[in-house]
Amino acid sequence: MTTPYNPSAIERKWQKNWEDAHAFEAEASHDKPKFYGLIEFPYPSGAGLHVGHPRSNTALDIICRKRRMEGYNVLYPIGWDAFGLPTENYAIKNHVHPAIVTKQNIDHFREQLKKIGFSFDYTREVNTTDPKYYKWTQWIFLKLFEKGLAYKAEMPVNWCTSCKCGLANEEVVGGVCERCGGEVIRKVKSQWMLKITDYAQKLLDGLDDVDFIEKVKVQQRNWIGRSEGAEVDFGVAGSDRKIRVYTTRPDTLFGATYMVLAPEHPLVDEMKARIENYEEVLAYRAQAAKKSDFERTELAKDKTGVKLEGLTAINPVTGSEIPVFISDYVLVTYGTGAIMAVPAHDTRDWEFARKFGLPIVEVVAGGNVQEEAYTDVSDGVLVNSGFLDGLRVAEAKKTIIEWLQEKGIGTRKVNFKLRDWVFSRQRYWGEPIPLIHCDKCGWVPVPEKELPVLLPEVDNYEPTDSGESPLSVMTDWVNTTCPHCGGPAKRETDTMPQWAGSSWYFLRYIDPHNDDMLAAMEELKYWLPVDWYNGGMEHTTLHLLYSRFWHKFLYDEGYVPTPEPYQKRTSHGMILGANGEKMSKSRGNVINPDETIAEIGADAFRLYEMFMGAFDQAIPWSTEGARGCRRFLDRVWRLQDMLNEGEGISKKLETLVHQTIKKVSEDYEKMKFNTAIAQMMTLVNEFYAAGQITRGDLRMLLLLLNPVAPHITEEMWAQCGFGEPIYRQSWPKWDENKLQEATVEIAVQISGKVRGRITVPAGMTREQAERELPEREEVQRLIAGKAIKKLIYVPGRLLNVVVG
Ligand code: ANZ
Ligand code: ZN
Repeated sequence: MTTPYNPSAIERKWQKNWEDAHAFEAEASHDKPKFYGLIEFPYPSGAGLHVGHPRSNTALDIICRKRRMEGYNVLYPIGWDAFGLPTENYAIKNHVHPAIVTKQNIDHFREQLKKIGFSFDYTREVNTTDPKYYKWTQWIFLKLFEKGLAYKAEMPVNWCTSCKCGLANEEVVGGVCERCGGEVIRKVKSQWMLKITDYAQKLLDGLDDVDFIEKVKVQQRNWIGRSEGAEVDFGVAGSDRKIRVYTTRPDTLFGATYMVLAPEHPLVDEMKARIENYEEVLAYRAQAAKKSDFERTELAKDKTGVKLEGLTAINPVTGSEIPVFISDYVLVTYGTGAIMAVPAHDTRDWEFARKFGLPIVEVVAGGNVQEEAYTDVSDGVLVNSGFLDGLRVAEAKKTIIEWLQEKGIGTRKVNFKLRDWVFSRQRYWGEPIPLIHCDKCGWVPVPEKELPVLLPEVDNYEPTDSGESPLSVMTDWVNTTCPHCGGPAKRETDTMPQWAGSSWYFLRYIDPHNDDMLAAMEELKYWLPVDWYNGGMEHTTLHLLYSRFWHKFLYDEGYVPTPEPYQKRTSHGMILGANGEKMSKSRGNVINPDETIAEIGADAFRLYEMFMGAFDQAIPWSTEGARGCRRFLDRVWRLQDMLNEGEGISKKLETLVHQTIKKVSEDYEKMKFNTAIAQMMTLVNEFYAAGQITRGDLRMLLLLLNPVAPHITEEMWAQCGFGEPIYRQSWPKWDENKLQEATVEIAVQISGKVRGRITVPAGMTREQAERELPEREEVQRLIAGKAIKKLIYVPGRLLNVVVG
């Protein structure tokens, strides 16, 4: 009898062994084909690893371990996305420097990850808060600045009242701060912006060439939000002023019965003298300023607005005078900030028109526009529309755009929902923006040789109430000289958002210790693109889009060799608490991985994370399920007691073994880890049913199971004396010819008379036949409900059922 399975001793032993042997470090040579597997690098929070991290990490660990066995040079790196608010807030509260907190958290995370046995290359760790790293984050920013893709603007920003910090649109979820859940209001601030909008079309087109799961592509496309339409000028009655609108439905121009401007639209101030109810207009504008875009567009079921008294516009096709309103459902930041309202065919306009008693004129036939807006564009035919009458919507669009262009009052126009990226944060714990402001020279970049601009030591990290960065009160640091003219100048005190460091970390892994450039081209050419990137759906419109943008920019500038950073992107489902709710401290349903590992071992923990359910689905944690995985490994361990001397695969198990090689190999690639594991469980059951197995049978199981449960399999491998460790073995291949069991046709007799024939496996034993054959439908039919008195099975020949 072997000794009982003792995971903690085995796991410690193999983790040390791997480390000493540098088992998982990427090879410097470029001779082999490469595989670059990537997981989102963790934010080293004080809470330590949660059970969600290992789900993504184990999945790609399985793929990377398999790739090494397939002969690839594998890069599977890890690092730390360590700037950001939670650490800073903790540092403020506990009066420690965020750098110290960060280091402690990273050390804790690393130790936790090592205990789970991930095959990361720890020699390539990156840390976004390391000056050697953020030097290059600052360098990329300066390149963007040089190209005019970073600019400063007075922007109404999303302001989190609790973080006291501006947020990107992407960071406002459901109207509240994505991080802290705090109230988000709008505030006008001078901010550094990145012109991601210049890359909107490229970011969209690039999606055609990559292998991202469909829902990720859909979300990116929606976020970029390309729309095609026209800009049209409406005249203001009694003035030369025009109001330009953006519309996706120029075909409905004859149905435009009023106009709506965003409350912030400049025309309101220009026409101040003519607006009779200016006070009322200002009051409404002040109200709207307090709301986020989300509240204005998504939440506002009830339309509000104010008519600009004394002002009318002229519909350019009908020539009729129409009223002009301001309303917060029109955003100043989209299109031209003004719309032509077509209540008959736009739901928002319809609701507004109903509320304000405005005319609803049908111009596309097919619905009942007094009941609701008719928004169908595929079948409708134009009516009440002069020269457009009788045309279908698509033709009408073409015709009217040509007409507008001829008359010089409109043009075709493509718009994107994507907004420029608000890139400044008024916090301490981030990369300083490497710019200096000189009254004479304007914004001047810090010279490249002076990078990195280090974060200065401050006594107080608290955000200031004025909304300025804590760096702004450090006069010694702020006051400097202009690199251009040598005169007195001031440093930018805003820092970069957390998304900066994570926008290019996958590049740094490729050449992490390079002091001369962000990574050498030769290395980038070999390793890029990332072959497989797995991460959370929550990063689809943030990190994934931002990093693709930076990468495309670096590609255009010649610093990276591929137009896209990631060839393949997959996403894992969240692990929920046992009660099916999101895991959170406040709900008290958080599972601590350390405790689970102490109880069942890292291999069982990994196995459970992969077995608990379909990889892309959200699954509640089950402690019983986790223990079940441990029991499976106990059974695997005890297979050592069932070994006979045979080195080949048992004849009897041959088909199942080959089926298992195929299924496990293919399911791993499809991230169907749960069904791969179920297949191995079946195999182990059959091993037990067989009573004994060959060394060859066990050998095969260990190879297949190794990527999921690397420690136990290496240990058993070593104890069996199978030679070089598994991580240096080749991935097994299945034999197509051995996937099907050989079968024979046999006669079925009922009480001695031949009544039919059935097909059975050639090697079927008496016991198997007696157990399985009476259940067969064909046999049941022949028995016709009679009681079976006796079964006689002659292997390969016949089955005789004696009935009473
Ligand atoms: C007239 C019209 C008639 C419209 C109709 C739609 C349907 P997407 O697809 O999102 O680009 N719009 C334009 N600018 C806007 C702004 N700043 N705030 C709010 N709404 C705005 O949609 C563009 C459509 O949204 C435009 O086409 C405009 O309404 C509205 F039957 O113009 B439409
Ligand atoms: Zn100067």
